[in-house]
Order: sequence, then structure tokens, then C-alpha cells
Amino acid sequence: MAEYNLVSECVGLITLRNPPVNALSAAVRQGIVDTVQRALSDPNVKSVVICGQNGIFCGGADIKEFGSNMTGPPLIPMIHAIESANKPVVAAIEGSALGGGLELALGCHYRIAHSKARLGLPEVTLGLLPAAGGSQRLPRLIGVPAALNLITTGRHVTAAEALQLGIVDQVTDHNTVDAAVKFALSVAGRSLGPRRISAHPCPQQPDLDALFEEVMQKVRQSARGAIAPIACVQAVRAAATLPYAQGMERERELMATLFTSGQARALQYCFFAERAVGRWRMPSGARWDTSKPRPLHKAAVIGLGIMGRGITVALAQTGLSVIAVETQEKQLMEAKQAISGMLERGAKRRGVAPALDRVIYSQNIQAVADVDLVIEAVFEDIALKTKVFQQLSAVCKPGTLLCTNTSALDVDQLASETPNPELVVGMHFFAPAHVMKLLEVVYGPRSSPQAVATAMQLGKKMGKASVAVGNCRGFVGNRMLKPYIEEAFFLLEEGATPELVDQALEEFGFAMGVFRMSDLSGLDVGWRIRKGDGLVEPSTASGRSTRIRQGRRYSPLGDLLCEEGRFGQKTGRGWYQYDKPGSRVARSDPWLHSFLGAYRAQHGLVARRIDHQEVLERCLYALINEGFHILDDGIAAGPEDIDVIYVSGYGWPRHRGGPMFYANMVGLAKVLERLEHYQQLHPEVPHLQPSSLLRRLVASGSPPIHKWGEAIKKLHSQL
Ligand code: 3H9
Repeated sequence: MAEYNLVSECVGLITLRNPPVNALSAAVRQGIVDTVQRALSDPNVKSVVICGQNGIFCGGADIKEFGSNMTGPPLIPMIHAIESANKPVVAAIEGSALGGGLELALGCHYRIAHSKARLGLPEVTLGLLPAAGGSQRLPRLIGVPAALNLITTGRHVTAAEALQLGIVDQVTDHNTVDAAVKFALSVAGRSLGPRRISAHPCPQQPDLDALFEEVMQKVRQSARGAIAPIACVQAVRAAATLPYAQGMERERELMATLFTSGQARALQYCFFAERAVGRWRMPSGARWDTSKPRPLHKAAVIGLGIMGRGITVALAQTGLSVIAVETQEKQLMEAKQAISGMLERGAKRRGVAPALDRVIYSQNIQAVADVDLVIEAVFEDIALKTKVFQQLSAVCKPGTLLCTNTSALDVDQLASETPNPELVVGMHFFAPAHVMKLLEVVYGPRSSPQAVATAMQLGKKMGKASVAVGNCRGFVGNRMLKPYIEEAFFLLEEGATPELVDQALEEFGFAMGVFRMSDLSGLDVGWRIRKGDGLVEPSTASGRSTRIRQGRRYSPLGDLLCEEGRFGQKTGRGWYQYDKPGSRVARSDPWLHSFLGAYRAQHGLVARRIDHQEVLERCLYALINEGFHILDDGIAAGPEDIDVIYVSGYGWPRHRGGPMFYANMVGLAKVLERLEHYQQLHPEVPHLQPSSLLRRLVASGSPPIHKWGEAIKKLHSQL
């Protein structure tokens, strides 16, 4: 796990060997302790180099060990032994030095990095803090403001930035280990006192209290209830104000609190869930590891509205040539300008040249004849999309993959309009498509595994959290959103206000409550869908029957607002009021409150007091219940898929791990009991009827979430 070699006659070279990321497992830690000891006790050795095998220094502590009883030598004394060594120890950093990996490097006396290396302390993203001395050494090395930035965000820095900040001593474009060995030879015998970071005082910082107050305020605001970022600030404060030993004690205490918190478990679950969704499988048995993606060189986007523009940018940024097609000349010109602007801004941010010449614009669909993949992003209308798919089938070379960007339309129906339905998949992007992390890759019963594999790989290249899901109304994300929104409407009828509902959801950790979100995305979107479903009726009717439509409870509140022209932010009025159309600052609207009062009176509804607990239970458990239906229907392969969708695309707080993880944390029996309770009170609301999978899981002893897959398989095989 840590290999030892003597090189250049007097340098002890220690190589961490624990693929794929050389995580600091118990065996690796033991290996480091043993090999460091060996190097220090060998009189022939003048200096030591630590590196990692396969071009990666170290990905940090072994996260898998966190769930079990930790064995093996602890990290802190191991790093102390390195720092207090009487021979220079040099870290040779290739690939990544993250978390405990960087903390190990900070214990070394010198750090040499390859120019392509990335360094960081991302513990905060796992609900932790750098607790192997990182929170105490980094501020001593680079100063409080820079350390606060790195530790509270967990961001990775390039080797160039690390050099500028003073984290590394040298950057090389050549063989890092050779450079480190050469360097180690050059510093052999030099005094090591000044190189021991723990012995440094923290660099002086004027107005420390004001700085910490400002940072803490910022962190609290963006943390949305996550506790790790706050603990990170407290740990750095300890570094800035206490002697090293006391700072380490504070680091340990804070870590102990975080380590046992549900949030750390949730965030670590998210880390593994994001990786697990890449190992997709379809009900047909097709899988990620047996399905080869097709190589892509040239792609096309049809329709350059908001979605098409974002998709074009995302494709061009992966290095593909893109034909961007828009039949209307004016739209095409506007789109060209917008896309070029987005590409330029993106390139500036990433410090690369903009890929402007990768995009060719055309008004003619014939221009896509030789592309490998087309993403159709025309208006969300099945007749229009069908026409485009028929045209594409006639124009494109044989084998071109045809993808539809849709948030709800039937991918199978579109596939059936083409002679090769196996080449059709849905790619549900989220606006703005070049920014939002989530991509639902929707397969139908006839989509080929290769088509799915290609779309999944493309999503990965775009840097998206890509999740393969089955075809159904709303796919996974929007299907679960429907009962969530409906419950919020019902709560307004029963006495809640948009402010109360939003506050409960935002305190839970959502980026935006359901009504602020509805104002942002536009109330007319749902109105159009409900009209299409035949649910919208004239507003003149009153009484209970108007609130039962198609045999179930229905709230016309959203429709009534739309009839008033209140479409949300874009019209300056919605569930809230705004200073002017397009403004983003939501203010409480007295009109809305009187409107709700009049509505309740008209329908004989008596407003009652509703608390946050009820808001959360009704909105969230209805959404979770739909998640269980989705699992039972085989639309999502596992709870991780649903959770990644909700965390990456729907503002679900990451530190709560996603809706299915949250249900597991709350306890399945409790979720079932509350759904049964609300279902009794609201028998005309089918989405409160507990799913049979939830019932069966509870009946089989509520297995932990990582065992649901087995339980679902077993339960299905017993049917
Ligand atoms: C820490 O260090 C705490 C200390 O401060 C204090 C302790 C007292 N452990 O991401 P990839 C697995 S906390 C275990 O696809 P890439 C990963 O699950 C740690 N496993 O590769 C995956 O497995 P599978 C702080 C790990 O090339 C495989 O390796 N460190 C770990 O795209 C490949 O991963 C971090 O937060 C780990 N530490 O990216 C860094 N890391 O193939 C976390 C990875 O079965 N890691 N795995 O799905 C990363 O950010 C990326 O993995 C890295 C490579 C950038 C290193």
C-alpha cells in the first residue's frame, strides 16, 4: 500500500499504492508510517519524497471507511511524524492532492506539483472539515482570507494558483517525481525549522473580528442549513487566534460533531450516488459496462430558443462541431449573438479561447445531413416535434442518433414516428442548459443500449450529472414535482400563505420555496399543461364540485392567477409582487392575501392554522411517495438516481441527501404513518395514498437505503 525504494543513492522514495485515487485507507496509513520510519532510520537516506502511483498523489481519507469502525494508525500523528522528521520530506504532487491528501502534503517540508495537478480541501462538501491538521496548517501557510475561501467552499485550485497562493513551492511540466527527487537532493541537510508549518504563527490579519463576522454571515446565508461550512469558519478562527495545539483540539471537537451528524452521512451518500448513477442499467438488462457509446464528432441542435441556445453552448464546449438550426432568420441572428456571448463569457471564466468557430448556423434542416447526433429543442408541442423528427429521419445519414429535449412529452411516441426507433432517446436538459448540472437521459422500450450509452457519455463530457430514466409522464423529476406543487396549492386553500409555505421549505434547505420558484419559472407553464389535460374550467363556478376534477381534488388557484395575467416575475405579479416585470425581489402582496380570503369564502373553506411541520410533511412526503411509485414502476433504477436528480436539478438541499435518502433517515414507517394520516383527512387526494412499495418495504422491516435494490427485486419476484 506504500512502496519504498532508495533512489539516487540517498533519497527514500515512498509511493502510495491504492487505486484508483490512493485514498488513505488503514493499510495505506500503516504503509506510510512504516516506510517513513524506515527512511528516517536509514543513515544512507538524506531526504524523502512521497508520491502516488498512476499519476495521482492522493484523493484524501478513504470515505468508505467513515461508515465503519476505523482501524489502523490515525492520520494526525502520522502527519506529525513526517513534519517533525529530521530529514527533508518532499511531496511530489501529480493529478490530485485533496483533503487528507493535501493535509499529508502540508505535513511535508516542501511541495512540488505538476502543472496539471489540482489541490484542495473539499471536506466541506462531504459534511466535514479538514481535520488532519488542514484547518490549522493552511491558514498558517497562506493566510486567513485565502484559507477561509478554500476550506469553506472546498474548491480545487490549479497548480498555478497553488503556487501563487504559496501552497506549493515549485510547479513542473516534466516528470514530477524526478523533479521532486532532484529538489530533495538540493535541500538535504538544510535547517527544517522554518519548513514546519505548524510552528508558524498565522500571518497577521488586520481587523480579524470583522473579517470572520463578514465571512460567517456569507457562509450562513449560502449554507442553507448545512453545518459543515460554519464549522470550517470556526476551525480557521481557531487557527488564527489560538496556539497550534489548542487549534488542533478545536479542530478535533468540531470534527467530532460533524462526523456523527446526519448531514455528513447525507453528503457522503451524495458523493457515492453521483458516481453510482454512471453505472446505469435498463430493465432490458442493458448496462453501462456492456454497452459501448458511439464516437461523436459532429452534432446538431434544432430550434434556438432558450433551451437550444444553452444546449449548443454545452455541446460546443465539449469540443464537438455543432450545426445550429433555426428556421426564422430573426431568431437565428439573435441566437447567434446570444450563443457567441455565452461562449465568450464561458471561455473567459475558464481561461481558454472561445469555441466560436465550432458552431455553424443554418436556417436549413438539410444542413444536418452528416451529423452523428441531433438534439431537437423546438417548442414543447408533440405535433411540431413529430414533424421535426420525420424531417430528421429523411435528412440524416443512417445511424444518426435522434434526441429530443423535452420535459414531459412521450419519447416513445416520437420514436414511433421514425423508421429507427432504437436511435431515439430523450435528453431532458434544465434551463439554462449550459449551466444546470442535471440531465435526464430518457430511454423508451425500443431505445438501443448504444443510444443510451452515447447520450450518457455525452452528458458526462458536458460535466452533467446524467441519470438514465424510463419514459413516463414527467419522467422522474417533474413527475415527483406534481404532487409537491399540488399539496402546496391545497395548503393555501386550507389557510396557509405562499410566504409560510416558502419559508418552511427554505428553512428545510430548498434554494427557493415552491411559490417563489413558480414565480421564477412562470405560472403560465403549468397552466398550459393543465389546459392540455382538460383540467382548466371557467372561473365562474363555485362550491366543492369545482375543486374536484377528473375524480380527484383539484385546486384552481394557479389558473385563477393566470386569468388575472399574474404569470410571476415576468409580469411583475404572481404569488408575490415585484417592483417591475423581470425584477427578482419578491415582496408579499396584500392583493394575493385578500384574493385567498375571498376564494376560501366563495368555496366555504375555513382557514386554519398550518405549521411548518405540516407543510413539510404534506409537500415532501407526497413527493417521496411518488418516488416510491417510480421505483416500483422501474422508471428509476434505484433511489440514488432519484436523489441525484433532485439534488442536481430541483434545489433539494444536498446536506439532506435527496428525497429518498431523507425518507430513509426519517424512517420509512414514519413516512408511511404520516401519509396514512393525511390520506384519511384528504381521501380525495390520490397522491397521499401510500405506494405499495413503501408499504412492502415497511412490512419487510424497513431495510436501509443501500439494501432497497435487493428488497425491491425480492419483492417483485414474490409477486
Ligand atoms: C478527508 O480527507 C478527511 C480528512 O480531512 C480528515 C480525516 C480525519 N475515498 O471521482 P471518481 C472512489 S475526506 C474513497 O469517479 P475522478 C470513487 O468513489 C476526503 N473512495 O474519479 C470512485 O469509485 P467507483 C476528501 C474514493 O478521476 C473512484 O474512486 N477527499 C475517494 O473523476 C473514482 O472516483 C475528497 O473529497 C475517497 N477519498 O476524480 C476527494 N475518492 O469507481 C474525493 C474517490 O467505485 N474524490 N473515490 O465509483 C474526488 O474528488 C475524485 O474522486 C478525484 C478523482 C478528483 C480524486
